[in-house]
Amino acid sequence: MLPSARPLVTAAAVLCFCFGSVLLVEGMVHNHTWDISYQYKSPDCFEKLAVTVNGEAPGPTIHATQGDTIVVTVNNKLETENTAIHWHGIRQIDTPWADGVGGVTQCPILPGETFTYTFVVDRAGTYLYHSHYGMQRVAGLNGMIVVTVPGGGREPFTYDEEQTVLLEDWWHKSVYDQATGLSAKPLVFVGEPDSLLINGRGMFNCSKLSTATGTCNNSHPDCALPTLFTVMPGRTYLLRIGSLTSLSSLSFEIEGHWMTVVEADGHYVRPFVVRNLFIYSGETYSVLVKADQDPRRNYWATSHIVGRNPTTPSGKAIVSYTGNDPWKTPPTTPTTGPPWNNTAIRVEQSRTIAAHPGYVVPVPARADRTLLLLNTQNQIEGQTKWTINGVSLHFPATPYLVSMKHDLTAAYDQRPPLDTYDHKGHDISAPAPTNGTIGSPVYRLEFNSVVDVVLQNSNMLNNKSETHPWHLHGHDFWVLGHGDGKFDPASDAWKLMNVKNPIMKNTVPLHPHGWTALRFHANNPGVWLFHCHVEAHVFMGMGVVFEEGVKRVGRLPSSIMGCGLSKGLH
Ligand SMILES: *[C@@H]1O[C@H](CO)[C@@H](O)[C@H](O)[C@H]1NC(C)=O
Ligand SMILES: *[C@@H]1O[C@H](CO)[C@@H](O)[C@H](O)[C@H]1NC(C)=O
Ligand SMILES: *[C@@H]1O[C@H](CO)[C@@H](O)[C@H](O)[C@H]1NC(C)=O
Ligand SMILES: *[C@@H]1O[C@H](CO)[C@@H](O)[C@H](O)[C@H]1NC(C)=O
Ligand SMILES: *[C@@H]1O[C@H](CO)[C@@H](O)[C@H](O)[C@H]1NC(C)=O
Ligand SMILES: *[C@@H]1O[C@H](CO)[C@@H](O)[C@H](O)[C@H]1NC(C)=O
Ligand SMILES: [Cu+2]
Repeated sequence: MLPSARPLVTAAAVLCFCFGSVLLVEGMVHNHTWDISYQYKSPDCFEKLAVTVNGEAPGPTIHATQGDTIVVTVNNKLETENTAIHWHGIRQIDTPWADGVGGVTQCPILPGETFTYTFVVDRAGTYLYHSHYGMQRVAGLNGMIVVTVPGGGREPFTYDEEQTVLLEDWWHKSVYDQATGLSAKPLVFVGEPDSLLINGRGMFNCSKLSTATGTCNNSHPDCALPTLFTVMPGRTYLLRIGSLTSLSSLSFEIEGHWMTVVEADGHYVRPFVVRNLFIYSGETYSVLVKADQDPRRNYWATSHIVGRNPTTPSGKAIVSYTGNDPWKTPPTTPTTGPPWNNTAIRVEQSRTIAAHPGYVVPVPARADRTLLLLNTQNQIEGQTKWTINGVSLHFPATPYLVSMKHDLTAAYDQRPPLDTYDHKGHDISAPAPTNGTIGSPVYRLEFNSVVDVVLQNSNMLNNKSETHPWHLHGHDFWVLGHGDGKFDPASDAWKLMNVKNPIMKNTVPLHPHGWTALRFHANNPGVWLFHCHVEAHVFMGMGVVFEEGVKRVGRLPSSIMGCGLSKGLH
């Protein structure tokens, strides 16, 4: 494994002549150079190819202070595969071309090419980054971004030390195998993950494989020892927890220790105490944990699958009090976590999350437009697809940001998608009728308007309902509420919405058989993807595209162009 290159940090004010406009950059500039390449890795002892950052999967944690500028020069050394990297939770104000979504905000980075992302981290908090090209994230290009409060600033809580905890699920099947199955007629689903990883480590039991299946070695240095968190008795730790699972909803817990939730997706939470934290792909939470248990032994930190009947063993790490043999296996059997099918306790936790007093961002009293988005699975021309109000999203060859800014109307569907569906006529407890279309339409939002989105879950073609963590690029939204069953816009469900102290987030779960309502301010010029963060689902079309104020976006860098109809503009 290559050591991660230390970023070069440039201090103080820098004048940046960015694409014609002059920006005064006030914070530090963190200069990273990342080689993206395939390497053989054994994160759970089974050897397979992983997409790495400077030889590592997951990639290094980016550290910065609020107001700093991050510069990441990406060298695509994948040889036979494109890439693009998304900075998850960073709103990219004034830099919509740096959002890193292949097909939406840029042409993918070709093998051998270099692309530089430059953006400001404008709010303290815990964020993520990951590949946003096809299903490439499944192959391991994942990592965290930690933004600390600027000098003199205070957080509404105290702690002695902090640690990052990145949760993933992991398959032995390659990303190509998975994508091919999802496109097949009939569908071959990706199946349950082989392992759950904590900070890039898991432990698959190699004896379960026949030797012909591949190389698996439970003594491999990548996996032989679990991730270790060392704590000192009496100290309080801030754990910055992020989930970049491809499929799984998780429950995370530390045996015998309470966790106080204090931050979610970069916003301070009215503190609440849990024994286990439910976390969905694309979410981050910071929790305070006090090392207040018997210091003479070690404890398990575990992740468990919820929401799907798990066949995957729990992810396990060790929490060791200083002075103990750090690798000594805890004397207890790791817990199995809460029942996977108890949706009610997960909805309950979602409803508990509110903004910290003193940090409530006031919600606009009403929305200018309401989108009622039905999530269904449909059979389209023999393929199983996810559709939103009947349309399965397919990214066009020309990135939306370029085609919309430059009026390349042939590049995407001009027909506007539906703001609502037939909510009276649709039975959400039955598989959807088999119509629906594949397309690339755009919701054009009036600049500066307030938009409500109600996500409506329904049964899949197998007549079950699943959890979908929805992630909005370019914004945080207020989470107004979660409800059970079918949302009726004419009902008094609106009265039950939290408009007093809702949390702002960038990712929120849509629970089985239910609905989730959120509100956002369309005030960030650009084109933004809004999608389910389950990698297989977005690959099958589970997303929509929002445009707002695209004509206000400054001159686009030519580095995002060169594909599809943007060839001539390059
Ligand atoms: C950042 O790194 C790139 C690539 O190594 C280099 O060309 C550039 O000069 C560096 N910029 C600063 C401000 O250090
Ligand atoms: C690994 O799997 C083998 C075969 O199924 C089983 O006998 C063994 O107990 C397992 N080992 C562990 C540590 O679970
Ligand atoms: C398994 O890995 C260990 C540690 O790297 C090595 O010593 C051993 O030879 C490997 N076993 C096999 C069968 O390759
Ligand atoms: C979860 O599944 C178990 C076993 O099938 C069942 O007994 C239980 O009632 C289910 N719980 C819920 C909340 O559906
Ligand atoms: C699907 O079919 C139903 C019933 O024929 C029709 O009402 C609905 O508009 C169709 N939806 C789409 C997206 O074509
Ligand atoms: C589908 O599941 C629902 C419960 O969610 C049940 O009421 C209904 O009978 C099922 N329909 C079919 C066709 O199996
Ligand atoms: Cu989904």
